[in-house]
Amino acid sequence: MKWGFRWYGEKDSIPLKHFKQVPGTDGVVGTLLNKLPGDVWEIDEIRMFKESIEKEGLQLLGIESVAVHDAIKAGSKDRDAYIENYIQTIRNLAACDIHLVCYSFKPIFGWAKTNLHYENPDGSYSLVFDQAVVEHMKASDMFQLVNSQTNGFKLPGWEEERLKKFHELMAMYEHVTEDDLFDNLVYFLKRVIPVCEEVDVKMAIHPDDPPWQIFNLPRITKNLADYKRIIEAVNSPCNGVTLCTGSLGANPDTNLVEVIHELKDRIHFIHLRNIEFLGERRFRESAHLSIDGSFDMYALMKALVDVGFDGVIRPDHGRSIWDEVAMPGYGLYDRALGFTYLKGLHEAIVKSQER
Ligand SMILES: [Mn+2]
Repeated sequence: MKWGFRWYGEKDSIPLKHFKQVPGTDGVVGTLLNKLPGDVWEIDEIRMFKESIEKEGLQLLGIESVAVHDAIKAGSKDRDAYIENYIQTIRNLAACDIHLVCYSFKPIFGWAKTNLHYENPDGSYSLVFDQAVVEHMKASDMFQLVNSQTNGFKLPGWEEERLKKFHELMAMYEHVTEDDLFDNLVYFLKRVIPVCEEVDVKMAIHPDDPPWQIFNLPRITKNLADYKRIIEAVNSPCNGVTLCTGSLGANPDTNLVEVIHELKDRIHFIHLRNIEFLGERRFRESAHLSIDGSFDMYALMKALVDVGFDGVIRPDHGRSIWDEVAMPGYGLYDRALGFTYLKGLHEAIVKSQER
């Protein structure tokens, strides 16, 4: 198991050495921020990014994410050229000794929260999702809502360039059903996965956040059944998943311990996040500790140890605490507290099993 943090590159407010100062950190996951979906990532660019991390004594544990072009997701006529580019990027990553690629197959909204600065009773701030807010809103207004709360940071997936293309994108997905989207994913995986097998790259699809339909857009990574369907459609160890507990677990019907046991060695990447249910389809992202949220984080970590999880693990969104100014969800302080807590759970579970 490799432990890390998500890092947003040179523009991140957090320097790599601060991650390095959190004991037990092996490295970071990151992405080439200058790349648009569909671009080929050149070997030189990947190598430069990787070396910028290694010179600080950390490893690049994987890529989060290599974005999938909308032509592939929507199944447009020109998708094959973009798939070829994706395959070339995978080959180039492998040539740089990078073997984990997180991606998602979600139309338009990669993630959605309705309040990025929800004030907790202790004066800390959390991200909150409330379905009631979304229901009375046009999809295009969601961009406005999110972009008005970013602390001046560019949020991945919510770039203004995307908003400009928004109506075009909505039209692109207008007639795409869930079955179409699933078929388009399988079409993509049938071409990509054989190359991944050849060069030893593990693909890890990220779940929907929130894990139910919003704005009538199709969603195919909502729950365990969706994940099983994807894994079975292209049955290869390279066709795996990112288990993002705060995304998948936002549906209280999903049993995350069961998900870990069912998917086992197909889980290549873990995002550990805790949330507190505030009502029907309404939740806040809490601190990582079990006592602050609705998940039993001990049970999750124990399940990961029990199935012999051997991939990359990182704390996911934290609260904003101690007046830190950072990208919502991605400050250092609360993620470092979460990291240390999770590391402690892991040590206790492993040692108790040795005795
Ligand atoms: Mn996640």
